[in-house]
Amino acid sequence: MENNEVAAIFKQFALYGDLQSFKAFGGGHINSTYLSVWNQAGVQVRYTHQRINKAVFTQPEQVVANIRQVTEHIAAKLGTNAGNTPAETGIPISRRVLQLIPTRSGQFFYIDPAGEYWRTYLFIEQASTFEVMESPELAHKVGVAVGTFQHQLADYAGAPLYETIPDFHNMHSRYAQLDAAVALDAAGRLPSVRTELAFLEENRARGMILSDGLADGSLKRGITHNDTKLNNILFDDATGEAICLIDLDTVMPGTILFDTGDLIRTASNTACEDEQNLSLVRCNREIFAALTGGYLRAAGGFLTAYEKSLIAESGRVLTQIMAVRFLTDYLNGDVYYKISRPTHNLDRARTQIALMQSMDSQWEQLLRCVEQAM
Ligand code: ADP
Ligand code: GN1
Ligand code: MG
Repeated sequence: MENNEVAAIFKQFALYGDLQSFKAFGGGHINSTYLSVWNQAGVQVRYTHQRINKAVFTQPEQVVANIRQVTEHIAAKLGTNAGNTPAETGIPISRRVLQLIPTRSGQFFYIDPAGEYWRTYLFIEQASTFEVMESPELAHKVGVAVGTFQHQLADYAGAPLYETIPDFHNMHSRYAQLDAAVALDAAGRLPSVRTELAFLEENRARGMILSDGLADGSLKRGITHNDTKLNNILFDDATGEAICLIDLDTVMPGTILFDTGDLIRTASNTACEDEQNLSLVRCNREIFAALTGGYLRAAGGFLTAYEKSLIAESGRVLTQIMAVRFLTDYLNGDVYYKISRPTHNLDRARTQIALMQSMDSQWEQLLRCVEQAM
């Protein structure tokens, strides 16, 4: 896309002043993110723009509608100070929840001449994300952040959210997709993944627990973020506190254990999601304890006893679902996730399996960590 075409898109939003510059930003696997700089009568202001991936989100207007519902609910709640901890009350609301900017015609997305959907947020200044977990202190903070997000949404009573990607965290569907990829072997890669497939096969039945719980009603349906990766949590550069959960594309109905689990998957491991040296991939128990401790501090009050009993299991299940999804994409010839090397998806699948094996080697201790945190 030419620069002037991109600039013309940004100018559709109700942003004032002179557009000075913009650049591509962020390293997610799905959407394309840009950061723009504007001069507003002498003050520099920045915005985040994202092109929604239409292959993944086939109804982008529903994605934006979900985000509006959720961000407005949280902002209203923060405005009344309900559920705020004393430390949080001094932080402006616009730093603690994403704020969508409308277009000049009042919509919250813009469709460009090529039919692509765009949205714009206030850029939260002087805040950063972490790619890998660094310390138990950081783990405690991210646990609190995800528990707080769940708490903020626990009383949501607005319009039902759209299921923008049907069966997103349904393990039955994810295994069905893996089975189909194996049967097709579109990229001729099947012979190289026999070990990984055998492991996932052994764990198939165990991995169904959250999906089955939602289906039989033993787990309640709430609102879930569905992508509570460590790098979707913004930290204030000045105070080091976790201030805002970003990347709200996948907010949908689901069990909150999807978020607890994805948090454990991404934040209990001190190696990267695509680490090639598998000896570095492990569930660090000290970090796991700090993470679940922080999480339960914020969420302990509203989780059911059954949900609490599945905290560690949710981490294992979400790691498994990502192993299944990455391996499926590898077999399909890398059609879903952005990759930067031919074995990228295979490497990602292998780190997930290594993380599950690390959890298994210390399973009783992990369960004890959760009990102690309670
Ligand atoms: P992706 O789906 O590609 O992961 P994200 O929404 O997570 O996209 O955005 C990518 C990166 O851009 C984030 O990790 C964060 O560093 C930055 N970012 C996104 N939105 C904002 C925002 N409103 N304020 C500050 N930084 C942001
Ligand atoms: C994708 O967009 P990003 O990189 O935050 C994916 C998540 C996975 C994650 C794995 C819509 O998230 O489900 O957990 O990669 N998002 C979608 O890193 O599929
Ligand atoms: Mg992200």
